[in-house]
Amino acid sequence: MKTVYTCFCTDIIHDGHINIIEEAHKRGKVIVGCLSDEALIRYNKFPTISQDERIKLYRSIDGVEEVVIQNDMLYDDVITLIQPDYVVHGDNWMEEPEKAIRDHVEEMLKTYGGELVDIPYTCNEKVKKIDMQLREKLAMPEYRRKRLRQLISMTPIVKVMEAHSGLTGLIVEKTVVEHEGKLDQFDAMWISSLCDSTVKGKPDIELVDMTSRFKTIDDIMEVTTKPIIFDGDTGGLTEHFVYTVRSLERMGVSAVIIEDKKGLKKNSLFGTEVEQTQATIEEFSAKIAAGKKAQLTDDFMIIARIESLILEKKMEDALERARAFVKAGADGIMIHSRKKTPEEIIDFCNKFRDEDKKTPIVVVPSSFNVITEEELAQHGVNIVIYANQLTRSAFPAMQQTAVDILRYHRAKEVDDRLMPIKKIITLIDEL
Ligand code: SPV
Ligand code: MG
Repeated sequence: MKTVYTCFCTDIIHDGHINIIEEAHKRGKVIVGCLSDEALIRYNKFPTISQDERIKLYRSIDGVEEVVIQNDMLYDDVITLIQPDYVVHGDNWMEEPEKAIRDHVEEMLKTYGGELVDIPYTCNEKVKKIDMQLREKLAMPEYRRKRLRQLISMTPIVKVMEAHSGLTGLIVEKTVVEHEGKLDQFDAMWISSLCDSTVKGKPDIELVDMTSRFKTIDDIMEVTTKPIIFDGDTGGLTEHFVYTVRSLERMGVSAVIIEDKKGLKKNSLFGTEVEQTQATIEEFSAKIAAGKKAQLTDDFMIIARIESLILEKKMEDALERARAFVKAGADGIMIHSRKKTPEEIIDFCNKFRDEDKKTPIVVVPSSFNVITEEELAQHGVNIVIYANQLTRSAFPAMQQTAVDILRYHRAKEVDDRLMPIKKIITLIDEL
């Protein structure tokens, strides 16, 4: 009896999956791989049911003999273990970025005479509807909100990219890259005060009001499913912050990060070049505690951002604040720095982790950008935020286009570097 292997990464079984199992069954004994949670996340398919539930679901399909866990997106572990005669898959993986995985599987099979079978992808109205329903489920506040905490426990480091509009939200939502045979994607979105202000042509001084900032969140939420971390600046008056917490929770935002500054806030990357006042430990702890008291769900996170290193205070000041803010109820600590090198951030993370093994640490490596995600994770960092890179890449590109059209009195010279309208439209989903 021949062995046929297929890997599933779905939470719902539809006609397409049944078709694959039937095709597989014609060739021999069917073993289904259940892609592990960690691999699913990197594959841009966040699970809505647990790994155990998926295993049970796949086992219940007629014609399935056995279900195994597949930990590696590249199939290496299972192919080595099972040495199937056939690997069966829908032919939708013949295009980038999944093509690299398909090619790799084909090569592995060749080494011992196994065969790859591409089954025409089932694309009927029912299948489309089920895919859409799954996406909608992930976009609902109760699913989206808890997803950040889930990611912290499921992945070595949560990768967050700035978004400030529906379009940038779509870029963060949909960008999947294949590199050295692995797929990767961003886990969550950061609603930066700097970028949300800049895109409106306003300074980053808490001038853009909450109603407008919530509108940005809403625009992004309408077209995405990934969790959102909101840059709450100083949190404003404590009496106002408690309302902000409730609103963000209700919308399905996963976390707010507030910084321990008071008075007129300026962007941290100005450091001591501008006047900035740090709140006292007591003042800021009281704000965190009030926010935690107002919060209604267990999922939402209030993360305390410490500005001591930005304001060139001592490491001990940053650590003392971290301890106090955790005691006041903070669900995480963001430590910021504007140094070009990561030493002081690493020093903080090592010292904090020595005393506190579990409170999530968040960093924003805008200036100390040489450090990799892997290195940050080794020092106990749980969340890395790329806070402004989309805005900073779009701005010079737009400015150059404006300059060149003025210079040449026509648009021909800039056309080669513009995205064709048709390609922009492919990013935007239509019902
Ligand atoms: C933001 O993105 O608005 C931030 C991070 O607060 S930083 O600009 O680095 O201060
Ligand atoms: Mg900010």
